Amino acid sequence: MIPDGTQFRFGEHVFTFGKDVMELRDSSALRDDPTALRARLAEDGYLFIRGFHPREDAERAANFTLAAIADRGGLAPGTPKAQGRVGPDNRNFPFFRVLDVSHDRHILDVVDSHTTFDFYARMFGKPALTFDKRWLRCMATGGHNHFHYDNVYVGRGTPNRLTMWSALTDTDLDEGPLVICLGSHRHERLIATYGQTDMDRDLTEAVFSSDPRELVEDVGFTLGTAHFEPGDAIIFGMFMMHSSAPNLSDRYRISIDTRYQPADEGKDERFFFRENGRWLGNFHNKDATYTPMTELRRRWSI
Ligand SMILES: O=C(O)CCC(=O)C(=O)O
Ligand SMILES: [Fe+2]
Repeated sequence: MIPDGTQFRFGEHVFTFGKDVMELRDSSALRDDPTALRARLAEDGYLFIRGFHPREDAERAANFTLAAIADRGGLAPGTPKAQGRVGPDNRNFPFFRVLDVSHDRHILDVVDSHTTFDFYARMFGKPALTFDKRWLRCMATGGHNHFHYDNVYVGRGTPNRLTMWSALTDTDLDEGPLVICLGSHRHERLIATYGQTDMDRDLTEAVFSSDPRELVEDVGFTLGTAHFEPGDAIIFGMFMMHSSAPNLSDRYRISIDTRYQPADEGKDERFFFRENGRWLGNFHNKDATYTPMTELRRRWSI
């Protein structure tokens, strides 16, 4: 348990547990009770499941990924690979399209495991599938993402889609944890405006905000995060505002985010292999200019 009063540094901002940031509620005790899980997901907008993946599997995947970073010269010279120390170039490694890394057995044994698919089949009440694209992210010092709803990036086809963010390395509060905006799955105005955009159809910027302070003070959200251990996972729907906090450490933060949906419902074809062995992905409109979020937010008065 993170005691009230603990400080949480998000880049240059500081939040305080018990005031404007809360520790995520652990639903691991419910993991074999789909009815209870569905109720909790509807209520909280997320499921945080400690030890969702066996810790050894997550650690094996992290060590495999660190070896791939080492092969590319990314680790600090003279340091043990297992420590994952960031090298002098401070490079982030998004291995999404590097299939001999992101689709290696060490990775798929975690996110495509029988227990993972059984879990989603029970959640959906029918067989589940996952996208061919897996977002295997290695964040160097300072690396992070920005606040968004996943619907804006991966929202085509069925509305019954869940994101799972899985920690592969131990990720303490200052090491780039995932951060969600509690209650954002119920923010009708955000869902009806920003949430309905499709960045590749509408040619709109997809990041809602990079400023956590604005989301707390102006929009009124409380942040939710945790100290993630290898194998811990957080699961949420397409309308949950989230970001990662900057990794303030000198160790790579390695995570993977994957999407699951009922196998017989509409897919988002941008994220499945085509005949050329690649997926289309986001940002595929060549030379497009994207309407800035500041302009969109002016139109939406939000
Ligand atoms: O890992 C991150 O930094 C961002 C993850 C994310 O946006 C997601 O899991 O959907
Ligand atoms: Fe996301």
